[in-house]
Amino acid sequence: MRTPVRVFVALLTVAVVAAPVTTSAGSAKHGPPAGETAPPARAAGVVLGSTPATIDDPSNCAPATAAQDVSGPDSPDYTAATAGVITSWSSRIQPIIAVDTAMRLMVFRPDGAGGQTVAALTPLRDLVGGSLNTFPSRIGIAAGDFIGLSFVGSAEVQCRYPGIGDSFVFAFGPNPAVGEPFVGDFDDVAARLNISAVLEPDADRDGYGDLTQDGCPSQPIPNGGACDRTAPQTRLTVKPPAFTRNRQAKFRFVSTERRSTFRCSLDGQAYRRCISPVFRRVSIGQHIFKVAATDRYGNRDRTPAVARWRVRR
Ligand SMILES: [Ca+2]
Ligand SMILES: [Ca+2]
Repeated sequence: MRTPVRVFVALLTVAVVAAPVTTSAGSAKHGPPAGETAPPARAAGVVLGSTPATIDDPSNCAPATAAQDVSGPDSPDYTAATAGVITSWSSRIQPIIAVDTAMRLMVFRPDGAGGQTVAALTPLRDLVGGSLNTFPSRIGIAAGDFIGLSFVGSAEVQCRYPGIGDSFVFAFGPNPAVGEPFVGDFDDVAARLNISAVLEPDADRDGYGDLTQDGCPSQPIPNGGACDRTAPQTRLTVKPPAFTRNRQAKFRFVSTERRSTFRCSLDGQAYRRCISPVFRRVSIGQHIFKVAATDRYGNRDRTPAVARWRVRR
């Protein structure tokens, strides 16, 4: 049986030094086609929080999954400076408490009144003792949100560290859900949470981290897929007959891709934005109408649909 969930929250007011920035360069899964210029270098991911190199005296904090001692002024930052996606999170735990212990990353959002609500959380993950546990994730985080953790375990939670540095608060009580205010029996102690997370940018706001998860960081492709570089095809469904006495011309046209836009050209004039149907009054003689679709990602149909007709007296 697992005991009630404990929730740990890094305090907002304790950041002393900016979060360390990793230099791990993410690489695009899908580069540009041959002949195209490579996109500009992407920003590196940022590590929020920290995990200790080793776990020290477990009697200070049992289970020692929750906190690590403060050993200097270089406090990690648990708060996200920019919005993005958390693509993994980690915690290192004691070898001796591997049994019946599970943890989750939680994201808290300040409510502007000194409290916070739960913005996101991961599923509970079973922890392997004596090693750094790292779990992939894909959860959005807003600028100003901060990370914390909750866990279930059979041991009591008693964390008391002297010194200065990041504080955290802990609470006993019901496991909060997304959107709920976080309230609990706060207790401020000088220690760091034993949790870290990798924050990647999400420039196209598709919910996929741009460095390692997003097949196309420049387009909000569903499911993080590869870039859409395929042009739509355009088809005229209504056009004048080849020979007519009607000087009023009507056109209807469609694209192979939804949410396309169209550009039209009559008798060699410049292309202009147009919407189906199009009506044009023309003079006696030969005419040509062209229409080309552009998909939502800017791919243009290079082979416009063409109508040619002659208006007789
Ligand atoms: Ca993205
Ligand atoms: Ca994308």
